[in-house]
Amino acid sequence: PAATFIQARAIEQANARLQADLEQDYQRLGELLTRNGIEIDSVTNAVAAFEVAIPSWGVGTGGTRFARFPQPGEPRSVFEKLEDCSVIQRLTGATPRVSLHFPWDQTGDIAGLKACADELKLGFDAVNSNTFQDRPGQTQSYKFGSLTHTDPAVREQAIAHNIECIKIGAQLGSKALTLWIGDGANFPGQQNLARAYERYLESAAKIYAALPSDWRLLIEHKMYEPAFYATVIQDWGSSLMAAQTLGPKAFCLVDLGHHAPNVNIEMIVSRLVHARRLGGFHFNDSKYGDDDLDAGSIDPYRLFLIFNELVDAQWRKTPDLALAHMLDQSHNVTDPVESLMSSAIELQRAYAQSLLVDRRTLDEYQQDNDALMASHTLKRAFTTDVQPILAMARMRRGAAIDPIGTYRSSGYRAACAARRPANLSFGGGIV
Ligand code: PSV
Ligand code: MN
Ligand code: MN
Repeated sequence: PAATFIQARAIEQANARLQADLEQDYQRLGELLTRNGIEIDSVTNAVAAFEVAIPSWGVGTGGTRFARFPQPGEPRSVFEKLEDCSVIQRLTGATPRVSLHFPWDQTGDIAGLKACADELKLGFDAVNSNTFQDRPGQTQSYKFGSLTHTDPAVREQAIAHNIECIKIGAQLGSKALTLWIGDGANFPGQQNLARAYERYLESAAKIYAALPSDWRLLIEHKMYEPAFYATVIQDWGSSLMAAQTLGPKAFCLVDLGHHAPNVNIEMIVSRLVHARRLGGFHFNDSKYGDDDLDAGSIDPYRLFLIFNELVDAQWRKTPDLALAHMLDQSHNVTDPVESLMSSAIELQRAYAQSLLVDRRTLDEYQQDNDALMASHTLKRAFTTDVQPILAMARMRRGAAIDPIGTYRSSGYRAACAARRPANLSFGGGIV
């Protein structure tokens, strides 16, 4: 079983071959940073403490509405998804929790799922509900919406599903429900925009009332798709108003792919921090829309600028900044395990670079309105090669110096192909 597939010894052996070079590179970078007044180990420790949740749906090959090209050895059940997640965690040390999605991860054996996760040393992050698809046997259809549907029977069904997700999550140790709905309209006039939002607030309040006291509701907005004219929770304004209306346990979740092209996401992050309502992220990257590409693969500077806001908020000692970091990606042309490992590392990279920003100097340049030098101060941190910090953080946690290389030489994928015959109907990853 996967629990013993990638042995600590295999990681140690792979690391042994790379360790001497890493120590040298780390020392050299340490000297460079010391000259700038930064103690390298403090950055490495912060990076080592960084965690991002793996989406259960991310370990299957994604697809588009045109086609899906499954790869060998895909997981066929939530249990097998956990196996893949544990491999990602063993090799990166950055992904100790899994974010489930129901009904994609439906199982009659929640206790068994918890035991499996315990054995694999994994925990559970936010639970994601799904009222954007109909499932076989359900009485009401979500074709014209779920929590905002005109028919109260549909709304009740969608509310009940979310409450069911909370119950399952509570058994598994989750502490948050992520609420994303596709509700909206394709035609002007199709939906009363004001009433639809009111119905959302009414339905969401019933879900909110079912949250255990130590849970959060993470409201995820998205500009469009599947609704192409108007989406009920289309932007951070709608999300923030909903969170403020619902109560102190409601927060806004920012999925990087859910905005208009060229929108300044780091500014949205800053505003939500100000409102004390930033709850977490779905990290990914995009070029045109909700592309769900690997984090940092298209615009790493934007990812850095988002982390820069988070580090700045820490630096300003913003209270109660507890964020649920998750990846939300669809892997169409890569091995999902490799993409997820590399994405988790890209987040750590952006975080490490942000920690290198000389904030006192930046503040002075901002006070003096020295635009050029302020921008150079950010760029200087962004262009520092922090690779040795990331690798050292992994090594010190018992993870792999080179996760992808170690994964490839382990033969894990080929072994999965042998024991997991193809499942062409894999659910998840195409939304
Ligand atoms: C919607 O596009 C979304 O980002 C939500 O988080 C869904 O739950 C997820 O994708 C499913 O892939
Ligand atoms: Mn998302
Ligand atoms: Mn999305």
